[in-house]
Amino acid sequence: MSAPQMVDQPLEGHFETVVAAEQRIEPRDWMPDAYRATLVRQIAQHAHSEIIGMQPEGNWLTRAPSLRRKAILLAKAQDEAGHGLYLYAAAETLGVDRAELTDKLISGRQKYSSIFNYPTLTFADVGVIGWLVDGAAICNQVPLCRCSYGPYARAMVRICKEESFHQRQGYELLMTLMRGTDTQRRMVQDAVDRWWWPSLMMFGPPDDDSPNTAQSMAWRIKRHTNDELRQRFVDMTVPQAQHLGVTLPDPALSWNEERGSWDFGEPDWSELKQVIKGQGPCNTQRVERRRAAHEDGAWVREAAVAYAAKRRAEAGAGGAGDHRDEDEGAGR
Ligand code: BYC
Repeated sequence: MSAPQMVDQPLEGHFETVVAAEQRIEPRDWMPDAYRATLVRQIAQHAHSEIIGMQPEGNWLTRAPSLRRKAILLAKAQDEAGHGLYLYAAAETLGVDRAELTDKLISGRQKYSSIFNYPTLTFADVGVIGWLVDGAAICNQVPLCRCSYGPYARAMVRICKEESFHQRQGYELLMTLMRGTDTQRRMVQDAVDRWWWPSLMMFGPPDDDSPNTAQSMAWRIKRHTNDELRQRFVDMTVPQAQHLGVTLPDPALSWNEERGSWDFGEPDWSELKQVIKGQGPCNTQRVERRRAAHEDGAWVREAAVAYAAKRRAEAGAGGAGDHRDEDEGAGR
């Protein structure tokens, strides 16, 4: 257990004033230990989700139905790798190390989003992930651009721009399939039926069962509760489903005139709990694959460390400038 934090009153006052004024806390600012721990938990989980999130779609890279679809999917998966890297970098500003976070992921000590523990059975799943999963991600993540921690908020700006593009590509793919054959339309409906409820669960447990929300809202890390964002997602998505011509698999879905919002059914929260506990359909496979990729990449990390040491030694010998010119020349 760490020693209790010595609270310096002026520093704590500064932290509270900055948060209340909607300004940003930066890495060198004083912050409560629990604020730092909450950010590390959320940002690490978010980064892991981006990296593990490449797997379900990656399943279709070699089987995309055309070169165009393959190029699009490859670019999307690469964007996700980039998001993971921005987020690990944001977490590192809080004093943790990326290697340590990766170790926690592959040893099951840190979580990643439940959504990536479901299988991608057909190419329509690629479209539905773009539309629903990236759509849910946008609802959840746009408010994080106003998170009180500067490096996380700034990372989210670029991530959200790319997620919007991902969502549109998913919708465009589905529109194309819906204009195709009956079999293609059935494929889309089947994918929507399988992904709808897990997408709603991405927002986390209901507010009355969400232990972290109140404190995260008070610190302005989270800007809306899980249920608020879930409702926003449903309201955004129902008209899109109507336009697409698919049925959302929820008999309780109905327009509530008074609230000006869609009423919807209760997700199966026991399923979310099971998936978070590691007992979803693909949890073992996802973590195993991540572990294997990490182990297979050991030589790249070793080579990078050896190269950095060589450059440092060369710089120490006084030749850094010359070598940089040489490297740039070689790259041309
Ligand atoms: N899955 O008190 P709560 C993406 C955990 S990336 C797994 O409400 P909080 C994308 C939660 O961590 C998607 N675990 O927590 C990528 C907590 O456990 P711990 C990821 C979940 O943090 C590639 C416990 O349940 N997005 O979209 O206030 C391609 C109690 O929950 C889940 C982010 O990470 C879940 N669904 O709120 C395409 C966004 N839900 O940690 C798309 C940033 C809850 O106390 N994160 N848990 O042991 C957040 O906004 C918040 O962390 C959450 C949860 C809303 C997810």
